[in-house]
Amino acid sequence: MATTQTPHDYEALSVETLPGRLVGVADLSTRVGADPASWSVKEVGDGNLNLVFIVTGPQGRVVVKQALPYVRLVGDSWPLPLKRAFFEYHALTRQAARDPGMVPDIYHFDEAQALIVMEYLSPHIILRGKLIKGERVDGLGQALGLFCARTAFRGSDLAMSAGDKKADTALFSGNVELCDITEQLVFTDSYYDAERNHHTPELQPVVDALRADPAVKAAAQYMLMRFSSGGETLMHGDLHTGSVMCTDTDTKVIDPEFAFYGPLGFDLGMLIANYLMAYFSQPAHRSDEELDAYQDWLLQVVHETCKTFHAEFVRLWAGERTGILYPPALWEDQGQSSDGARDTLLQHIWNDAMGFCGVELHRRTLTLAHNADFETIEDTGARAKLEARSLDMGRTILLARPSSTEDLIALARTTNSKDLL
Ligand code: SR1
Ligand code: MG
Repeated sequence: MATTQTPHDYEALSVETLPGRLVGVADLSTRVGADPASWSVKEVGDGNLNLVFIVTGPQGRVVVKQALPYVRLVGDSWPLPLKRAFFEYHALTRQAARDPGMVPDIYHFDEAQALIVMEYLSPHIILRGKLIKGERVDGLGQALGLFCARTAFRGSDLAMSAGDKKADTALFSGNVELCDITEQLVFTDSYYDAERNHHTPELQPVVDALRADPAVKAAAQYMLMRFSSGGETLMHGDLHTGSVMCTDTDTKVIDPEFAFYGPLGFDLGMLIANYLMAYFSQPAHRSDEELDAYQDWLLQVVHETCKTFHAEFVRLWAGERTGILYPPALWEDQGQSSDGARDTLLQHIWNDAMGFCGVELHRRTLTLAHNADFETIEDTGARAKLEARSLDMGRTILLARPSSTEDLIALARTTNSKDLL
C-alpha cells in the first residue's frame, strides 16, 4: 500500500479537544450553540477508516467527521492520506446536486484538518444494523435505485459537458490510495491467501475450491480492469449497507470517500451484493416464523432497486442526454428511435453490475473487511454454511451473468436452499 505524508498542522481531534478547537467555526457554533462549555461530544465512528463525532449543544446537533492518517481498522502500520476527506467533500456536493436530498447537508469543510461538519441525520441508523434486526424501510429500493441511476447518468458523458467531465475526472484521479484498497481488497485478495485475509475456519473447503478455479480469477480480474479503466461516471465507490442510513421511511447515502470515475454499474452491483449478504445471513438472525417473509422482503428490495434504476435511466435518457455520448442528433433529430442503443447500453451496465456483485460477495467473507451480517453470527459452523452460499452465488454470477433481475432473484432463492458444507 502507498505511504503518505501528513501535513504539519493536522491534528486528530478527540472528545476533549474538539470544543476548544472548533469553537471558532461559525457554521458549527451557530447550529449547536455559541458556548463550547455547553457542548457534549461523543465519538461514534464504527467504520474502518475515520473518526466520527456527534456534537450536541443547546441549539442542535451536528456530525464532525475527520480522516485519520492511517486505516483505523488496522492502525498506523497502514498509512492512508488525509486527502480522502477532500474527495468525500467534493463527491457529496456533486451527489447533492444530482440527487437532491439524498446525502447529508455539508456545513463546513477544513481541508488541512481533513474534517467535514455535516448534518446529523436523526433518527436514522445504519441500514446494515436495521437489516440484521429484521426491520423494514419503506421506499428503500426506490430511493437507492434512483440514487444509483441519477448519480451514474448525471455524472457521465451522457449528461455532462466534455470539459466538465474531463476536469472532474482529473480532480478525482488523485484518489489513488482509496482505489488501491478497492483494487486489492475487492478484486484481488479473495483469490489467494493475501496477508490481511481471514475467514471462518469451517469454510476452508469452499475457499480452497474457489481459489483453485482459474476461470473465477480471470473473471474477477476482468472486473478489476473495468473498474480501473472504465472512467464512465463519478461512482460513490463504496455503496454498501453501511454507507446508507435510514429511518423506517427515509433513506440517505453517506461516506463517499472512495469516489472515483469508474463504471456506470459499479455502485448498483456493490449495493445488490450487500442486500444479498443480508439475505443469506438471515437464517441466523430470524426466528422460523419470521424468516421467509423477511427474506422475501429483501428480495423485493433487490427487485425494486433494479427496476427503479432501469426506469430512471430510461427517463433521464429521454430528457437529459446533453453530453457527447449518444446525442439526440444521431437518432431523435433524424426521426429515429434510440431505444435499441439505450437498451444495449443498459444490458452492458447490468452485466458489469453483476460482475461487481460477484466479487463483493466474495471479498466480504474472505479478505480484510468483513461485514456484520455474517460476523455477528457467533456459531462459526452455522456462519460458514451461510457464507458458503454467498461465495457460491458470487462464483456462479462471475462465471455466467444472470440476464435479468428475475434471473438474479431466482438464483438467490436456489442458492439459499443449497447445503454446501
Ligand atoms: C481498509 S478499508 C476496508 C473497507 O472499508 C471501507 O468501507 C471499504 O469498503 C473498504 O474496502
Ligand atoms: Mg465508509
